[in-house]
Amino acid sequence: MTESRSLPNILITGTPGVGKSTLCQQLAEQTNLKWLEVGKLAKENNCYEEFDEVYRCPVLHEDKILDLMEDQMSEGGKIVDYHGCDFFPERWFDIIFVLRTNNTALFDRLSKRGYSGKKLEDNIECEIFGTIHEEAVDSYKEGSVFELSSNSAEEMEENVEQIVKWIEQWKQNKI
Ligand code: DAT
Repeated sequence: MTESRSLPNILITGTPGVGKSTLCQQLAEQTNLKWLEVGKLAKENNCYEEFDEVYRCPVLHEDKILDLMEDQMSEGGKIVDYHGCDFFPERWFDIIFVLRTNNTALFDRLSKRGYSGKKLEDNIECEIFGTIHEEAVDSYKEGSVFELSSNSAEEMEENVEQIVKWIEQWKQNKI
């Protein structure tokens, strides 16, 4: 599958608030990869099954969103971001980055976003337990999942740099 792609596909995952969108936006600006925002795509195409009353958010219709993304993913050159990763086909991605943030910083970011009560607590807990990292390790090939620390603007910059370098290296290896 990878052989047919001239550009890699990258998954950026992690708990809400760790900086996925910020990182993807910068990557899209600095590379010729295209950012596919799963949340936005789902909203635009009504890929929802129901509304979760506890978390006050709609529940993703996974099959519908996967069908919608398939052709674009097969082309390669996509950066996908989502706060979950076990429902994407493993073959879609060449590398998976899990962003990690300490609980104080994450608490501040999510509170600013308006999260409170159970939604806030559960997301902080998810990050403390490394739930998304575990999900990624369980869902993708050994050696393809990497954790990146995303506590500060400096770390964000370093992460962008590191991924840009990885993309360049991937292209070199392809030649
Ligand atoms: P996500 O897409 O993972 O939900 P985001 O990119 O929307 O996260 O970022 C949430 C907020 O936190 C936003 O106001 C930007 C800020 N932020 C993200 N990453 C950061 C970092 N590494 N250092 C400082 N602030 C960051």
